[in-house]
Amino acid sequence: MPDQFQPKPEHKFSFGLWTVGNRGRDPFGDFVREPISPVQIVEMLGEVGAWGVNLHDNDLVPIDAAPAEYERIVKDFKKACKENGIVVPMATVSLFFHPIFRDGAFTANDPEVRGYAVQKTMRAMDLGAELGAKTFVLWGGREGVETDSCRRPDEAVKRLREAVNYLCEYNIDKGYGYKFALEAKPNEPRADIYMSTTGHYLGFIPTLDHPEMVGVNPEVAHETMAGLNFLHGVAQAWEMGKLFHIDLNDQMPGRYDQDLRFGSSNIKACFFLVKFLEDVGYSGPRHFDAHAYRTEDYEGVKDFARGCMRSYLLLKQKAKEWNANKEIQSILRELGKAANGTPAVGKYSKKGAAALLGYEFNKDQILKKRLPYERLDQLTIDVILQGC
Ligand code: DIG
Ligand code: MN
Ligand code: MN
Repeated sequence: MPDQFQPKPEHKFSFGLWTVGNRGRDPFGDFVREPISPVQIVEMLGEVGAWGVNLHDNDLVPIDAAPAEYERIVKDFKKACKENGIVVPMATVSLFFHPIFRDGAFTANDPEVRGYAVQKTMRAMDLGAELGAKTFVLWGGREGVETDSCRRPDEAVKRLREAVNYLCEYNIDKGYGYKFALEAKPNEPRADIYMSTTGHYLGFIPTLDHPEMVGVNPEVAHETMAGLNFLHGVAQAWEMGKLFHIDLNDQMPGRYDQDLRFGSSNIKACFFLVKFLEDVGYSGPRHFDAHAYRTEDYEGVKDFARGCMRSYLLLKQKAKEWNANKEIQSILRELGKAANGTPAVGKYSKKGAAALLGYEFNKDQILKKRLPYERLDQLTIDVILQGC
């Protein structure tokens, strides 16, 4: 009898073709799994209970496919999605695999490469729109340097802005209704990648011609590689109304981009992330941008995909238990208390400022207030580990 942690469409769990289709090649070893077609991937995602499938243009259509082949592939893919009850919530473009992008795409020094990158992205937007995608992710994996002798970094910012502004206009012109989600990463495959964290993109977006059309797609592994608290970046993006998509996976600090199964490395971090997304009512896709261990066959890949979704649902239940825990809630209530008559900061006013300046804070009394975070964190561990 299946338990309560079975994925359902309302959970909005999605996987890229490149995730469960990953064949296990790494810089030091060849493929370990045979190739499987996009149709087979959709069938697998239907079998494990996923809601959506995402794609780079060339995950589905080979880069120089003839129009007839393009039409056939897209027709077969649409049919498979329909038959397996899988939707296409997000599309993106590969601006990193083909050697032409060896010096970047939108930020490349060669204007022909920059032009080709925008052309390729417009065509990928056409494909995604045909499949029903409403989010378009841009991950600038090659937008970076091994040596800063190759271009001034502010020139790279200008070129990136030119490309994103152009693509926003194309979106308007075609009436696609896309929201663009910019995905940061600090390094790999370039030694240093521009816009290295979600925070960099949050600072970049307001400089665009259509900032309302552009948000972010934070990824767990990428911010963790940068040594950051992933939740804090997600929370800032959410608070700014810019959390347009999210790439869930897991990562051990100080390593290359591991794209591990969600929840398989830092349970507490994943717990607080799931709790945040559920507490604030994030309604977007939960996209697992991850892949199975190189040791796995395709039955193992299905275990990987099921594990991503199951861990999310287990942590979602734990978040409910945390929110219902009486001792936790009592501690939180105490933390917010102030002495009667303490002037609030709030919005500045002359009257408010006079009250604040004239108020005598009793530092000795304030220092007596307890901050029982050891107990609070242990209660969190109790909730996470209880019943396991
Ligand atoms: C890498 O984390 C990137 C690519 O996999 C893709 O372009 C994007 C969308 O999830 N993430
Ligand atoms: Mn990654
Ligand atoms: Mn990603």
